[in-house]
This record gives sequence, C-alpha cells and structure tokens, in this order.
Amino acid sequence: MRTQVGIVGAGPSGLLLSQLLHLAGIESVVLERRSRAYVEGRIRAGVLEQGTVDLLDAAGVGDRLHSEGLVHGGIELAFGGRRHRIDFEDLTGGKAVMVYGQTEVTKDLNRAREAAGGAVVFEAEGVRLHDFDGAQPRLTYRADGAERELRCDFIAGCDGFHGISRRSVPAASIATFERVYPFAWLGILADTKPVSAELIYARHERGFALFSMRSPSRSRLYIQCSPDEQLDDWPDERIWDELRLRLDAEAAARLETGPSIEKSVTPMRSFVAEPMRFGRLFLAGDAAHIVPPTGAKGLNLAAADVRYLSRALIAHYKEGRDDLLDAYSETCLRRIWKAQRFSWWMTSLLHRFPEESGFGGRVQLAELDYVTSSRAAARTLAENYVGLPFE
Ligand code: RFL
Ligand code: PHB
Repeated sequence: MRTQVGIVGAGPSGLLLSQLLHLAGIESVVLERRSRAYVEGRIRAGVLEQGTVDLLDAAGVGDRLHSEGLVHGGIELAFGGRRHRIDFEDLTGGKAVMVYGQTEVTKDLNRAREAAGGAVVFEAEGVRLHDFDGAQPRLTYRADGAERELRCDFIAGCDGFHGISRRSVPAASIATFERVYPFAWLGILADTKPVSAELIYARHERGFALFSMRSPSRSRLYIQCSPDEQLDDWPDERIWDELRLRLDAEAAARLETGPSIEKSVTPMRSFVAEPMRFGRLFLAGDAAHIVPPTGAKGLNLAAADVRYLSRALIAHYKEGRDDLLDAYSETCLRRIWKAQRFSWWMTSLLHRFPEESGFGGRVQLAELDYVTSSRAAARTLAENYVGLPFE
C-alpha cells in the first residue's frame, strides 16, 4: 500500500492531522495499535483552549463541541480555607476556555474520518518505522493476521509517550529533558452534579485536589496521591471523603457522591524530546512531550503541533515550499517550552512536596496570595491558561 503521509497513532494528534490533511486533498493512513472502542473509551483531558476549538472547527468537527461544550470564563483557586476567582475574560480581553472531554473530541474525529472514507487501521500490531532518513520511508505492521507494508512520503509519529516513533530515532540524534514529580493524581469520574460552575484548583496541607466536570451532570475530580498508590485501596467512599477534606468548605458541603464510572492513577512528569523532526519523520503531541496535567496543556499542545505540521505539509504539497517543514521543530518547541514552564509552575504552586520543609509551603501560600491580589500576577496565569497566541 502507498500513501502520502503515514500516521502512527489514532489519538487526538493523529486523527486531527489526518482530517486536516484530507480537507486539503492530501492522503494519509493512520495505524493504531488499539481498538477503536479502547481509544474512544480512554478518559483524559477536559479543557480546550480557544486555539484548539478553532482548529477543531477548521477540521469540520466543531458542531457537537459548540452545542455540548461548556464555556468557562475563569477558574477558582482554593487555599487557606477560601476560594478566589481568576477571571479570564476580564484579565485577557474576553478570552475563555471550553470544557469538553477528550473522549468526545476523539469520537467526533473518528466519525469524521469514517464519513470521509479515511483509512484508520485499528489493532495494527508491531508497527515499525523504516528509512525515514531517506526519500522513501516505510511503515510495516501486522493486521488481520498478515504482514503489511505502507510506503509514504512522510511519517507523522503521533503515538503518544509510550509509542514506537520516538524510540525509533538513534539515541545520538535526540536529546531529552525530564522531571518526574514525587506524586500522582487519582481521578474519579461520576454522574454527579458539579459542586461549582467553574473548575476549582485546591492547595491543601493533605495535598492538591481538583474539581472539574464533563457536563452539567457529570463530574471529574482528582486528588494528589503517591505514585505507587493502589486503586484497590481507594473505594469510592474513601475518595469522596478525601475530597471533602481538601476542597473548600462550600464545595465540600455541596459535594454529591455517587458510584464511579472510571478511576485511574496518573503519574506526573515533564518531558521534552528535541528536535521533533528526523529526516522525513515528524513527532507530534505526547510522542514528543509530556506535561503534568495541572495546567491543562497536554491536549492543547498536541493540537498546536498538528496545526503547525498540517500547515507545513500542505505548503509542501500545494506550494512546493519546505520552509515550514524545516521550521517545524523550532516553531513547536518555542510554544512547548512556555507550556512546560507554566505546567511546572502550576504544579509547584499547588501540590504538597513530600520532601519539603515548612518553608516551601509558606512560599506557595505567599505566591497564591500574590496571584489572587495582584492584577499583573493574575494576568500572567490567565494569559497562559487560556493559551498563548500563535506565531
Ligand atoms: P495519545 O492520546 O496518547 O494517543 C497516542 C495513540 O497512539 C497509539 N499508539 C500506537 N499506535 C500504533 N503503534 C504503536 N506502537 C503505538 N503506541 C501507541 C495509542 O494507542 C494512542 O491511541 O497522544 P496524542 O494524540 O498526542 O494526544 C495527547 C493527549 O492525549 C494528552 O496530551 C492529554 O490527554 C493530556 N491531558 C490533558 N491535556 C489537556 O490539554 N487538558 C487537560 O485538561 C488534560 N488533562 C491529560 C489530562 C492527561 C491525563 N492523563 C491520563 C495522562 C488529565 C489526565 C488525567
Ligand atoms: C479534567 O477535566 O480532566 C482536567 C481539567 C483541568 C486540568 C486537568 C484535567 O488541569
């Protein structure tokens, strides 16, 4: 089989890239290791920047997003027993974010690819990348019990942090930068009414807690836990009890409990691989970088990479220009490092660091006090949270 762009991974990055290329008349084939049901069932991100919403609109998958998504004009920071609102609309000249689950984004994209007759091979086993340092890269894999080969002009490695694409690059050609945090997030999804109209990021002596939502009747909450926490030790009731202790009194009083639909433990890591281009292989999304989820940046960064990569590939095929492909890595990395800085900062501001003495905790409280009392500091948070402008 032959195509123009071979895409590894049918997460948001791979599907969105394939859809944007299709709209520009460029062919692609997506190879995904898992089944469609598995990919659509993964519970992950919930917050979309305006730039991500605009890109999904451009991809023709914005309808359900606009009818079901919730526009949020701010977030709340809870500490010292009180809640303080960061008003994005006021601080950024009218910007907001959209609360809409990544699972829904993935479903919308899968449907659009299907309607357009797009080739997405689910349950593609043993994907291998070949010859991307030359002019004719290839992907090999097994599907329906047979060995297959996909020849292409370019490979897009959209296969997430544990994927094969980044690992296919010779170690001497890639540099990685990493920070692993001494804690994780335990998440619970339940059909309970949100305790507040906006997200609450809570700093507490017992550890961080986050109240988020997916719809007016579905809540998503997280508590900081240890990286080796066993889910079996956390029956639903224990999670609700812990949330009640960590959220502010008003939210705790309104907390509705109910059976969990999903529970998971997510380790926290900051990671960047440089560069993001190796000959005819381009990495995008979590394949190239991971942020701790505190800043809600992971999915948005993945969308930003895809925006730059789709434009660069379209310029190559339609205008015969390669300057955008040549600039891809550098352009993406400038945005990525700013999002890394913001995600690290939000994480440092709000979590309990087990090895910290009392000093670190006092500095956090001073910084939270500053962020919620200085317009300059609040603007910095708001500007980053809603998403920095594109180059
Ligand atoms: P994905 O979603 O990991 O998709 C990669 C796909 O590649 C497949 N794959 C392979 N396919 C073929 N061959 C192989 N060898 C393969 N290896 C892997 C995988 O099965 C998968 O389908 O990467 P992508 O597309 O780059 O998307 C990135 C986002 O998923 C991620 O950044 C976000 O979920 C991060 N994130 C958040 N981001 C936000 O912007 N806002 C948020 O509010 C937010 N909250 C979160 C998050 C991530 C979380 N977890 C679970 C890590 C909250 C959590 C708890
Ligand atoms: C979520 O709703 O899953 C969510 C929201 C905000 C974050 C992280 C996760 O910072």
